[in-house]
Amino acid sequence: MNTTPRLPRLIEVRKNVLKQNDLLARALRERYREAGVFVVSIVSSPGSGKTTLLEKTLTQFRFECRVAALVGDLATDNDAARLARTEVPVKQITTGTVCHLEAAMIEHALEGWNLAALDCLFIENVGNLVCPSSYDLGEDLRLTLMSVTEGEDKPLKYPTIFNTADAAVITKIDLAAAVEFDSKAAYQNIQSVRPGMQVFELSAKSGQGMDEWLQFLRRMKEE
Ligand SMILES: Nc1nc2c(ncn2[C@@H]2O[C@H](COP(=O)(O)OP(=O)(O)OP(=O)(O)O)[C@@H](O)[C@H]2O)c(=O)[nH]1
Ligand SMILES: [Mg+2]
Repeated sequence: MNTTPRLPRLIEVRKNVLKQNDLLARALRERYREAGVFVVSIVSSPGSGKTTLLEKTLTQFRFECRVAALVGDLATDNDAARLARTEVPVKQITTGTVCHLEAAMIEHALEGWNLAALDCLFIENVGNLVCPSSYDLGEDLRLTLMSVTEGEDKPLKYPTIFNTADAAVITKIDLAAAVEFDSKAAYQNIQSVRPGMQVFELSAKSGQGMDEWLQFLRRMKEE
């Protein structure tokens, strides 16, 4: 017997979840604006270097402004412990089985924090090139990272995550020669998915490209 297909109902539920997230993200954006806090989120596949880049960024930024960080992972508070070494306020969000951060998780994590006492908030998303793209967190600036060790084709395979970002960062550039990374092809792939997108190449380990990156953040924060 041909029963009513269930798939449309599931899609409906997902739409409602996303709509709910958008409403919360809008409220968060308004709170950030009222508090005068500049919010940056970072997304990439697992291990691309989000935490390492944040460690270096926070180490510098904490002398320039009042900065804090939220970091999402399915399990462990390893990344929060790493970021806490920079001596800025940090909170880990453990998502359990959820493969991305949602606006409600940010709202919850911010409980007890006085946003007006911050100038800049960094959010590290769960390592994933798919799910985070659908969830607005109310951030001012969203960055997608890809490391040279992942291959040049990631923008073509995961276009949505690049399309929903404001800028792309190619990380671990110190390893480019070892993995025969084709920088020109990577740029072309990013541009073909998101024409005109700003791209940074850097190594949080060697420091190469870090000045341009920090300058970009400062500029965006002032805009
Ligand atoms: N050579 C080199 N290694 C790097 C660089 N950045 C990060 N790594 C290394 O890459 C590995 C993963 O870095 P993380 O910063 O933990 O990556 P992540 O994106 O935060 O990982 P998840 O939070 O698990 O998704 C670690 O062993 C880092 O030391 C870099 O610029 N150069
Ligand atoms: Mg991390």
